[in-house]
Amino acid sequence: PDDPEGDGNVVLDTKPRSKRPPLYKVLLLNDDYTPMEFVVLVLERFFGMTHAQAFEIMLTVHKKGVAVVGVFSHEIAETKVAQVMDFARKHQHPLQCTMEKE
Ligand code: TYC
Repeated sequence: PDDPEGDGNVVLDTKPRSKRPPLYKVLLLNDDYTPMEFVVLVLERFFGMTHAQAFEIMLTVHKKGVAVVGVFSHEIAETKVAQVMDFARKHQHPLQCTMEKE
C-alpha cells in the first residue's frame, strides 16, 4: 500500500543496491591455428600463471572450447582482453579473448 498508516506519509521503496562492483570473467576461446606454446605464453605473461598452470588451462580450452582464465573488475578485465588481442594480432594468431559479467 502507498499509505499503510493512512497518515499521508508515503514510504518510498528503495532498491537494495549491492556495494561491491560487478565482476567480469575473462574467457579464452579455442581455435585451430594458434600454437599451444603461444597460448601458454599469453597465460603466463598476462595472467601471472606458472608454466604448469598455464599449460593446464591451455589444454582445457583446447579440449572444451573455452575456459575462464580470470575474474576481474570491469576496467582490469577490459585491459586484459585488449592486451591479449593486441599480442595475438601482432603475432598474426587468431586467438580470441572476451569478457562477460559474472
Ligand atoms: N587448438 C589449438 C591447437 O591445436 C591450441 C589452442 C589452445 C588455441 C587454446 C587457442 O585458446 C586456445 N594448436
